[in-house]
Amino acid sequence: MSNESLANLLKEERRFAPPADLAASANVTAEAYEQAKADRLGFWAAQARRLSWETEPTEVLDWSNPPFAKWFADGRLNVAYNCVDRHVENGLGDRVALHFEGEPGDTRTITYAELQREVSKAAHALTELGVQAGDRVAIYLPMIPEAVVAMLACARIGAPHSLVFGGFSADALATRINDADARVVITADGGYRRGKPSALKPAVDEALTRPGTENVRSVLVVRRTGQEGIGWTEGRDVWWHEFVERQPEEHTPQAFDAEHPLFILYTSGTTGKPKGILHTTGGYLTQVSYTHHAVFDLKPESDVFWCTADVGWVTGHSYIVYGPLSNGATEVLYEGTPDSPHQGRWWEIVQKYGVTILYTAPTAIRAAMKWGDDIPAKFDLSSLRVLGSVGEPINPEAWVWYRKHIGGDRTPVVDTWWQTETGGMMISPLPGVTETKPGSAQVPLPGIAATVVDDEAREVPDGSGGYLVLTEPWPSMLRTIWGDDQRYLDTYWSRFEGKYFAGDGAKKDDDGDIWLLGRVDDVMLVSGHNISTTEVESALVSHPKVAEAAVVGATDPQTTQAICAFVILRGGADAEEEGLVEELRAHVGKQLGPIAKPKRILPVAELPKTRSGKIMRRLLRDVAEHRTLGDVTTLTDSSVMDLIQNQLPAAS
Ligand code: 6R9
Repeated sequence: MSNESLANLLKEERRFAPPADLAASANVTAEAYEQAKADRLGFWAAQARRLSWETEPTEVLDWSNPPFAKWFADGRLNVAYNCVDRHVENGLGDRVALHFEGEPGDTRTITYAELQREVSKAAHALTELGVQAGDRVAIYLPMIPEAVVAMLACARIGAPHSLVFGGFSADALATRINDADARVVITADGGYRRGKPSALKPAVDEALTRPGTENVRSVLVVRRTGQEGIGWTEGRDVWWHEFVERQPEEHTPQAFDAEHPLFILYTSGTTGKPKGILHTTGGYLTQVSYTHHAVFDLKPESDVFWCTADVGWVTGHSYIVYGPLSNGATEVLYEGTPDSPHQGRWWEIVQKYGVTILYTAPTAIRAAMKWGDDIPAKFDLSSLRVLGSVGEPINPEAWVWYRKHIGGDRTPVVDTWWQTETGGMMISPLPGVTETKPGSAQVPLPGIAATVVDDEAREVPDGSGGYLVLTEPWPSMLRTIWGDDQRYLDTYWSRFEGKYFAGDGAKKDDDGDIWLLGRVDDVMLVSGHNISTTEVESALVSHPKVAEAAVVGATDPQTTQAICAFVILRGGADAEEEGLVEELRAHVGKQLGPIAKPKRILPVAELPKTRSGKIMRRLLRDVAEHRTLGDVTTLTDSSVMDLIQNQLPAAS
């Protein structure tokens, strides 16, 4: 962004009050903000006491060497004990922890008592493979219960895990194994994806031929698909069903220091090698546990929670594994894609298990909008009581659609802003407290300090835009980038002195509520105005014919950058329709003002997305500027780019 602050164009007047019954029995009320304001560290100390500590911490925050934080440093605890054993000890062993739904329709129900046995066996197995506290374990698995078991087994013996998305290539896997110097890899023969088995083990075999992966002693392989012809290296490879199954079912968890490393998770970043984000034990678990309890109003005895993310993404770590299980939740774990074998699969799962709280990403909501309102309408979704969104700014129109067509116009929608680096949710409404505004994450959670600043690090007044920053350390903050303290300082703490720079543009509205406006790298400069991609995309999505839009700034001789939009039309709309592009341009002009009218609009069938569902605008900018495409390795489906390029009119 240049010196010009981010324009504030979009006006959204719709408001939704919390449902009275939810507000009356909410886990967290407005008082939490007051308590945290009066004594922030005391507030977090109280949240830490929601966990079971072997040694209760007496210290809260040690910020004597900023930005290297220590939280609850003299406390000791075991994460797996907190997520599993203590619930069994509290008499909840028969409660279902996981309702697993495989993509081919196979199911497994795992109670907390069973989970305790599985995690114990896996912990023994890792120990037998020579894994000791502090050793790193790479996990490359599909969305099956063993992924959750493997993570908890690592946590139980103090071995930091590093999950790598099941869809990543051998190269990406090798880079991550090498950077973390992993000693063991846990994988599967394959997983199911869109009705077909898709192999994983060959990528591990290939990765382990690369330099820098020599320290991997063992590969533990889950049999999921039973596919033939997967390679086998005697002495290195062991089957989970043989090796783990024969281990004892009881295991005594050992407590670790609150600052003991829990996991490393790689985020791609736009340039350079992936960053290994390091999270530790006590602060991380405190914040993910509290935010899961507060933001979803989880009532563990009656709710059925479903987070649709992959465990290989931070959302899966914090809100499939550590947050929900630390709270004793019953949850759904689904292996596959939303449209396999049909476009109502998710809604069928909600109906089948009586899901009460659903947490998903805007990309999935926009896909459901595109497929049509009649699909969710075929299922009974009346069990739902809270809906969450994460991953990208949610366009107000998608938010309203989600509430209406999935939430029956009754459920609060909580738009939760956070990052791999923040570990847990940071900015979000509370469902029993906040009057919500479609498209806005609104307010920092109790105990969290966030604001919007200009280029000179000055807080912007209400009604203006700039950069999102976090102004106080928080319990689940990243501790560093694995092996690279300097990069940690440079990336997050050098742009604004003493403040964490999130890399997102944001604005404060007239009430002081925060609206996220996309990554600052994506902000467009048009005739001297900084315009956010998010606002133009939201204006396009508010047109009844548009389901999804991606907007980029392409170099332009007259205006510095020109707005170029790629749109996916809703079911029924015709891309060839005479005057469609003009109609959409005029609509944006009316919503946001003439400056924001896209110069070009191209209807497309698909948009390039990362595996966590974020639009990759960088690639669209390459297309719009007729360049060769940059790195496409993190794309879900690289054929999407061929499709878009084929649809382009010849270079203009
Ligand atoms: C949890 C997760 C982080 C980036 C973040 C921002 C975007 C996430 C958002 C959101 C607007 C939200 N983001 N949630 N933008 N509103 N509710 O997504 O982590 O994969 O590290 O991505 O995602 O740009 O900076 P991660």
